[in-house]
Amino acid sequence: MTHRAYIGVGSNQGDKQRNCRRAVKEIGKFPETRVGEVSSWFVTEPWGAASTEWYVNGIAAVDTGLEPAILLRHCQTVERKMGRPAERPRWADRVIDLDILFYDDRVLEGPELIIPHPELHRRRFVLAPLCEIAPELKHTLLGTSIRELLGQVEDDKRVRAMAGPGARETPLSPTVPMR
Ligand code: A4P
Ligand code: MG
Repeated sequence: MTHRAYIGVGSNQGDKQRNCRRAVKEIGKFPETRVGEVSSWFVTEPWGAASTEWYVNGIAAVDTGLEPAILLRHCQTVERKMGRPAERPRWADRVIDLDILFYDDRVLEGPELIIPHPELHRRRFVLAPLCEIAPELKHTLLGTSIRELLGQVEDDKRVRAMAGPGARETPLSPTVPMR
């Protein structure tokens, strides 16, 4: 049985875009897993007060036979392999960060894994790339599409696609008509 997951990819240390690309390549090597659409890479202003170092962020859609906890473990192995220490302060600068945003319409609230990712609907750096590859995807708990969430989000942090059709700074006010 194949499941559709969306994985948020982010880096704010070293060659950030290269780190993100490498992580997607590593995800493609997970057992029973195929990488589908990948968003543009976005340059994004740091969200939260922890750092002033800008990020590169993007999203990969994956089709996988792995259960969520196993998928997470594989993601964490990639984080470690790419040089992210196992112990570090929350929101510390990172070579790579992989977050499972959605997994089918599964809702999980365990100590290790919360799906949908609890902050995603508040983060322009997640919604902008996700809207490129899955605009009509409905947030499992909110029932609102990604396109609508992006139109409504109050996050004023700047995000800019690095290449492709979305390669412009997204205005701070909603650009997408609300339905
Ligand atoms: N965990 C729970 N649910 C999940 C999930 N859905 N996916 C647990 C992945 N992990 C999940 O995460 C800490 C623990 O969360 C893990 O052990 C896992 O069991 P982490 O990635 O190890 O630590 P973290 O990233 O420092 O903390 P956290 O809370 O995950 O932070 P976020 O949400 O990742 O935010 N600004 C910009 N522009 N771009 C960014 O990418 N990222 C952050 C970090 C802050 N500001 C940012 C960005
Ligand atoms: Mg994380």
